[in-house]
Amino acid sequence: MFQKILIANRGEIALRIIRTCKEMGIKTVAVFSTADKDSLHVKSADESFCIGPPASKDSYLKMDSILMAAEITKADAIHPGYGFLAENEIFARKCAEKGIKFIGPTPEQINAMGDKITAKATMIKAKVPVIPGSEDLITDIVFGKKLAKEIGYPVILKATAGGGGKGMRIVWKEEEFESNLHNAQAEAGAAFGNAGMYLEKYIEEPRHIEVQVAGDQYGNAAHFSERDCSIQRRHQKLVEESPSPFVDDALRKKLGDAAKKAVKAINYEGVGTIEFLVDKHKGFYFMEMNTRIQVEHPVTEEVIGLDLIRLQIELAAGKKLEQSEYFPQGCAIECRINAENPFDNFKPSPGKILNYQPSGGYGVRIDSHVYNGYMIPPFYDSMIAKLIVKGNTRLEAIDRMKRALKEIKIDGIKTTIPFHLQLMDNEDFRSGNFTTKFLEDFEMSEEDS
Ligand code: MV4
Repeated sequence: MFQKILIANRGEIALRIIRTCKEMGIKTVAVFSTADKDSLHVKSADESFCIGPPASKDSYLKMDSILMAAEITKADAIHPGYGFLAENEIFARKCAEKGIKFIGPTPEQINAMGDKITAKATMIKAKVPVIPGSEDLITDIVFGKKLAKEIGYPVILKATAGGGGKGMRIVWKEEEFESNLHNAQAEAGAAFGNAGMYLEKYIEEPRHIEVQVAGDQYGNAAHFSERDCSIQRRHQKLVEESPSPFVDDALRKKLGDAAKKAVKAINYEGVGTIEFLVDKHKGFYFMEMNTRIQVEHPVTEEVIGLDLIRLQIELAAGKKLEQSEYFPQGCAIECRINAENPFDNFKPSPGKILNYQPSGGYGVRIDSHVYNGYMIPPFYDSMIAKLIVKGNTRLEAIDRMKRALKEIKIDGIKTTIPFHLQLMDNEDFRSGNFTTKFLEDFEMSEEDS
């Protein structure tokens, strides 16, 4: 087992990882930018190391500073958390070159899933269902239009270097194909330095359902049930839950089998997520794989009764997986509490947190790095806490969530709490009747004063 882990991240996930390391008797090193010098991840780690000024590119993304911190503190492993360097193939390789274990997949596995056309081709070979579309890059307009006609409009153009919604264009009719392709190529080129685009049938009003998976160093794979992440706004997830109210036992089995096939196809090592689009007929299609721990991992932890950060660390140290050890029980929901104003288009609302009182009690968990008097820096994302509840049934979990949302007190900033409270009372949400389109049509009722 590792003696000392450097956490190459900040905020709640850095604290989350440090907590598990403490339980495992592993020493921790925090890295921080000058904007985070008073952060809880810095205070709770055994050692800390300043890696630069506030901007991410000068601190949390600076590979050489982080690697130097690991060498100086003699850390034998690095946990990247999510975001920042978590899916950076070059960073994973640099860690290996220095003899420091990157807690996650190999550089080759990151690369196999990072390029979306390659990932899709790998899934086709592994007999995992994919969305009908082009098997190669679209370089020729005439060929692209011919293929789009065969697939049938609407189609969607996606960047092979993209993911999470960046560099996508829906094309409703042939007249719009050429201009959309040019615009999407330009956008992808600027955003990723790779203008490569591919084509798919556009699935209207799908659900976003993802399966938590893991693979060990011996070729074994396991899945840990699904999460429904359909409640998103502009590709930002706001609520995640497990199990999905749309998934029945037959579909759950199919999703789990497909997800395990995907893991085995690339001999994946570590924890990861297979994202599926599920259509109204319960047809499901591989969309992409996230080769990192995700924000919403606690939802799975609560239904499986499993510390996924511990599992990541154990897998990196050579643990063998056994599917039969894991089965879901009950319902868990997570609400992301962001420093944003839901009455003003979710506009960021950084500032100082005053009169903070977290909720607690039976079935309630808060993963957060904030405290009373904490100043939210404007340089990073706006998530300040994850409120996770567990119940025996979905409605029990929803009502517990309402109670816990009302119990939290946060002054000084605007948060997404009023949004979540209105959502928990929405009849379509309560009955499980929602798709990824749900929030486009959701209207907040007036702010009470
Ligand atoms: C799609 C799609 C419909 N059809 N692909 C958005 C994020 C990126 N991972 C892929 N996305 C989509 N791909 C086909 N062929 C609809 C979306 C999509 C979406 C997916 C999941 C969650 C929210 C979404 C919101 C808009 C569009």
